[in-house]
Amino acid sequence: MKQLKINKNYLLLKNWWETLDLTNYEKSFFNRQIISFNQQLFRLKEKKIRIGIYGKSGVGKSSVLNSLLNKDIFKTDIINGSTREIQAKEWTIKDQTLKSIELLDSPGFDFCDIKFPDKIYSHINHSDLILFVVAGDINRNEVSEISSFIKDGKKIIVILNKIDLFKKNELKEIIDNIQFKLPKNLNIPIIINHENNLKNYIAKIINQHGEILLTLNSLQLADKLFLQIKGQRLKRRQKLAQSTIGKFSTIKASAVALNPFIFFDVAGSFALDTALISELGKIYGLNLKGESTRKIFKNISINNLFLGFTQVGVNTSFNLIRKVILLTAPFTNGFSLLPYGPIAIIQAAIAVHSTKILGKLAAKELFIRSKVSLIEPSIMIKNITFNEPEIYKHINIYLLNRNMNNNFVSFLP
Ligand SMILES: Nc1nc2c(ncn2[C@@H]2O[C@H](COP(=O)(O)OP(=O)(O)OP(=O)(O)O)[C@@H](O)[C@H]2O)c(=O)[nH]1
Ligand SMILES: [Mg+2]
Repeated sequence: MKQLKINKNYLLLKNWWETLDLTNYEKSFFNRQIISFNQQLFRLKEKKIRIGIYGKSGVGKSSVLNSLLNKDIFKTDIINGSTREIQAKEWTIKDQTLKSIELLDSPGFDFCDIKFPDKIYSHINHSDLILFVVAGDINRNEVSEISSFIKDGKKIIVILNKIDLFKKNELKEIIDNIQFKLPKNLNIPIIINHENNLKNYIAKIINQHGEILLTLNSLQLADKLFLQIKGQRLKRRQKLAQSTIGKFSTIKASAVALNPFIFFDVAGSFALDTALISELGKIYGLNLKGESTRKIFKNISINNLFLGFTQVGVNTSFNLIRKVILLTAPFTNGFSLLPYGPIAIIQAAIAVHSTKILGKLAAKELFIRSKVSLIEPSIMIKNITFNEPEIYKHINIYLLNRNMNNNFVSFLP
């Protein structure tokens, strides 16, 4: 049964990845993220869990890992900075349910000579479970790193090391203080590194929740990659839409400029507006036929367009007039519109302004319609059933932050 579940999630994700249909440009632009996602996908398939260790310099990260491994694998030193880069070692536990467990050692995040701190954070942030080592009460930097992991939806365990340096009552005081500084209601476990109790605790977590942690992390990586790709696609569309709207405003303004004494040719204006919507539709990946273009046109409230007119009326600033004169120059052989008098200029200004408003409103409509075409990994995350409330809480924080930080409306023209 369990076997089936992880296979199902793997196939779901693999399938999702194949439907993304990346362009060559996207493939090279997101190369690094794609590689790391593919590696995670492979680990999910193979049931290989990854545990990353993190913390200040010299708190005993490498020593903690050595005590889990029962062997001095990672280098330790009384002097800070004995670990300079990420290192990995396989670990086996009793009654292991997953195929393999990989432990990742990392340099201290506050070490003065650390070369790429962001890269190290991101590497550890890609693990399925994070062990955050402290050696006493925690400071602001440690709290901030822990909060960062939590915002990213990571499952984190705080390990209190070097307990031999404290008396029993001091130890209790320290634990209470750490607890006080950690986010409330998440019940982040604080485990003391004493004899076998850390090893037993982690082994239990892995055997009980290893698969869900592995699946969840894969989905989160997929989701983050998805958001980056989506953001980039929308930015590209935004640029294209902006230049298309600009092009149409110019055409309209020049039509007005060439016939300054005939007020808007209504039919011609409508033809241009629908052509603009249809062009924008193509940019947003929608192949609109005549009827649906008209529907969108109708959907865009006429009131909104009039709002545009009044704004021009109230606000026909010198700047706008100057812009129109510049815009229309190529179509009037460089002759200024000025001799035609203020009416032509204002008409052209209205043409530019209303086309821009129409374009923006149409883009918003098209954006909303185009959204449904992609499956979002966050939906898959929501659909996973959790039997551990702690993990469920982490996920909720992740989803909340994700939605706050990804307001794609800002990518509209
Ligand atoms: N007293 C005491 N010393 C410890 C304990 N664990 C580790 N140490 C010592 O603390 C020092 C630093 O340990 P490391 O394991 O190298 O620490 P680290 O966090 O990996 O350090 P960096 O890799 O430099 O960031 C070493 O001298 C260890 O022997 C402990 O539980 N008690
Ligand atoms: Mg170390």
